[in-house]
Amino acid sequence: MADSGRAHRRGRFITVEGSEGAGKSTHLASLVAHLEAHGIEVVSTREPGGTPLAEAIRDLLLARREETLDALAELLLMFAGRAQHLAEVIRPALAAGRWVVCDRFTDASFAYQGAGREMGHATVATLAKLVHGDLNPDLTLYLDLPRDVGLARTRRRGELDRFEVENAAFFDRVRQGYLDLAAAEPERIQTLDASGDLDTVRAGVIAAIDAFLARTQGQGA
Ligand code: Z5A
Repeated sequence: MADSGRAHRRGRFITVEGSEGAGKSTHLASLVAHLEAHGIEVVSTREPGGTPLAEAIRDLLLARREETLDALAELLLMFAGRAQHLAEVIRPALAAGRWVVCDRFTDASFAYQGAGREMGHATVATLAKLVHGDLNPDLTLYLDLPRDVGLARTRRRGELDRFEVENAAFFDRVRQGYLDLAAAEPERIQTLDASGDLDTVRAGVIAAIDAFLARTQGQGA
């Protein structure tokens, strides 16, 4: 933040969501650069992961192994990493007035574990309330695209992780899970069509962030 008065205000918490190959990582970098060009100090991070311990949990979650990872164990590992990430990175940064831009957060647990693994919204909501009931993203950009387009993009990249080898029905449930979240919270979750070329999607991301900046500046941020 540019001056000491602003540094004491809580920063904004922005998350980027989407299914495989939606371009989250690609566009997150442009988003961070755009905010920094506006003089905003940004912490860029990701889930699962974001701290050394949470990155170790990420490795456990993504590795393909013979033993099947139980769906509840998967969900609890997501929230264990999240609790650590919140304590070590997200809360301190926001308290210091920095903005946090995070590649995935709890909406991914609703979409992948709640809908994809069919654990249900209520189970995920219980953990969300326990782990960060007082803190939710101010803005979420959901990059939406048809399942096969995203999978084709990730498959071009090479070796697939434990999620990327799931079946079509799983990815359809995940996408529907995201669409349901966006319908329930249209103010917070902005849905962007991610099926276009990189420049078109990037323009949509920047337009959404500019609209958010205009709103927050109106609130004195
Ligand atoms: N997960 C979960 O289950 N529950 C949770 O609570 C959380 C996560 C937090 C790892 O997440 C897994 O964790 C994830 C959900 C689960 N499942 N999987 N798989 P992740 O975010 O690290 O992993 P990911 O979704 O696999 O990320 P990704 O495949 O890297 O997708 P991306 O970041 O959205 O895409 P990208 O890396 O920017 O782009 C992928 C490729 O597509 C790359 O070669 C790009 O150049 C290309 N691309 C991107 N956009 C375009 C366009 N518009 N045109 C052409 N090519 C493009």
